[in-house]
Amino acid sequence: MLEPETSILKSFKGELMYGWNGCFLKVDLSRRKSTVEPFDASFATSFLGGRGFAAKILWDTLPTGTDALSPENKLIFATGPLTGFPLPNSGKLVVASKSPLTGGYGDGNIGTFAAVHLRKAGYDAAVVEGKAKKPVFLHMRDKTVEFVDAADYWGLDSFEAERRLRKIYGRAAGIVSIGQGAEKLVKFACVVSQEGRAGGRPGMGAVMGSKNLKAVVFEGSGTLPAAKPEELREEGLAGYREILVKPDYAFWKRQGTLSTVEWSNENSVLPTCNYREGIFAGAEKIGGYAAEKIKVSNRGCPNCNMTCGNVVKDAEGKQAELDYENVAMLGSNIGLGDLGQVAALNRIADEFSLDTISLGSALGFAIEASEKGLINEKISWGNFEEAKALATNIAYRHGLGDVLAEGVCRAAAKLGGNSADWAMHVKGLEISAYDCHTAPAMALAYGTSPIGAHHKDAWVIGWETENDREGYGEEKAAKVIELQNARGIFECLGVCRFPMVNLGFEREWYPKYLKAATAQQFTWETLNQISERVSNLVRAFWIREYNGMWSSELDVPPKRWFAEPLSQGPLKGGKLDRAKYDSLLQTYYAKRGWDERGVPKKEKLKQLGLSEVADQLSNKIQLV
Ligand code: PTT
Ligand code: SF4
Repeated sequence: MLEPETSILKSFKGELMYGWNGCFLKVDLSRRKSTVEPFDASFATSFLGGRGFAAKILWDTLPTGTDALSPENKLIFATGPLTGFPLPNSGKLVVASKSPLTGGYGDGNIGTFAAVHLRKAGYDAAVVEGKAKKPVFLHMRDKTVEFVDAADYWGLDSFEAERRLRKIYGRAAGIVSIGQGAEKLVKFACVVSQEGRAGGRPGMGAVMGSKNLKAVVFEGSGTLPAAKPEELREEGLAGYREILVKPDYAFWKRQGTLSTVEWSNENSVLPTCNYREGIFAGAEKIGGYAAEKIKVSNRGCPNCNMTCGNVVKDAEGKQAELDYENVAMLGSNIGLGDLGQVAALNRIADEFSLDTISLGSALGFAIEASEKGLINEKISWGNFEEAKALATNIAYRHGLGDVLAEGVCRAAAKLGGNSADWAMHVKGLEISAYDCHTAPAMALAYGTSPIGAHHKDAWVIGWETENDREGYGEEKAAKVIELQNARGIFECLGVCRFPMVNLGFEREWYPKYLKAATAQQFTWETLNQISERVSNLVRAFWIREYNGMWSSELDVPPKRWFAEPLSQGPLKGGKLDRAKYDSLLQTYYAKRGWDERGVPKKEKLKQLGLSEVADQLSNKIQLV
């Protein structure tokens, strides 16, 4: 046992621990009560934090079959053992819940001062349940929780709500809020912070809206419990210095994620016109260099020295923050080649708290439906005013907007025709901004992502473009698993993955940070195992919630990529092969220790320390 160098000794359930605060804040909005719930050391070391904590809480405490928009659902704000410490990019917060969009596990990762304040207030997570009778916001200040009437805030967009709250609580407070889209329960509404950070793609904002919770203000003034605070500070500083000398640092600060627009276009994976194509004639006009011309400043998350939010002046003269996914989905995917207009749509999405990826997909879907005569509304590719009007109708659930507010999967079921073939989603979550006509591994990553079609767990496309691009070899399944496990670690640690994945910040830093923070010796391999445990638990949650309806078909991307080849670009004619995809999926399952339905085998769950999960799951589905 290490000798603590601090007087802050954290003891939870009788065990001496550092790094974690050792408790959750539980808030019941129906009864206007809050309680503190301690957890033990084995919980902390088995699930680490962030997604790990959220998945375990949902598994243990959410009754099976809970309606995601009912008071019984839980909205979880979870940090990790590194969140808030003075080390690179440690200002991240996982926002999780059962998803109203997919019916499965949902989460998102948002960079916000709320993460730091939650930890400094003495908690590792806040779990909100119930439903307020009237709109409220929560004000959490250290150990006190206030339920404040939010009648005057309901109906405001997320930027305006936060501005008004800042007038009361000051610039330093951590604030997350929702806009009108989340109030109206748009199923892909997310949670917004600091006028440009957003998270919780699978409808975490809608869950917040369903609870009549307009915002949460976090204020914490404590000191985080590090085992070796001095060592942590020094290693943290060394990490910041290391980031500054990385070869790609300067270019990253200029363009952040936006250089991916040109890269995707060059590699025929830039989603264009509802993923019909992978190249866009106007790519240059919405790419990184175009952004540099209208850029005003960089913005970003707390504790970050490589801030990547590109703040630009948009077509309506306001400031907007751009990232790759936003630009591709609200640009090329709807045929729009004017970056100022794309930025305005991005800002509007943030104000309404609508996820930009799902919004771009819903708009693309609607334009195609209009073109094919499935709907009466006339909406065309590349028309900013029409896109803006429809985005507004989605946020307020007016007319066609009401249909699209349910997400493209349900919208297709309503519109009929063959629209399900080009409703671009997996398990109900709209696909992120990489076209997969010619990228089988990336298609597999979407198919098997823990939250539905999101790129964040396995950005395998970079590797795939350089390795047997259109092949289906078993190394592709192995690579997807390797990335899913590695990236899953960041969802638990409470830090941003960009230093590692974009600048090559070495992964060895993280066990060092954990040692100084927690006094525990984690290796990258043990972290991988935790991540695997968490992804199996998440999988079990999906299967439990799908209650008898689970099938490997749920891990298959939409028909468009199999049936309609690319008609343009160097990879013209390219499309996925369904039989080969199925075989790759089975290889993936086998490597994961899952059966042919994609259900974890009993032995696998036991090996990961999830025997109880295996027992409970076997009441729902026969385990092999
Ligand atoms: C993330 C997804 C992404 S991923 C983007 S852009 W990207 C979109 N951003 C949106 C937005 O903005 N506004 C909006 N209304 N909707 C949006 N939807 C889309 O949401 C984000 C960065 C980015 S920018 C990425 S990749 C990295 N993601 C990380 C992650 O997932 N985990 C982690 N440990 N570190 C990460 N670092 C990077 O963070 P979701 P942010 Mg995001 C405006 O929310 O649900 O996870 O989906 O949080 O603070 O904005 O940082 O090219
Ligand atoms: Fe946030 Fe970007 Fe910094 Fe990551 S690199 S912490 S997303 S500002």
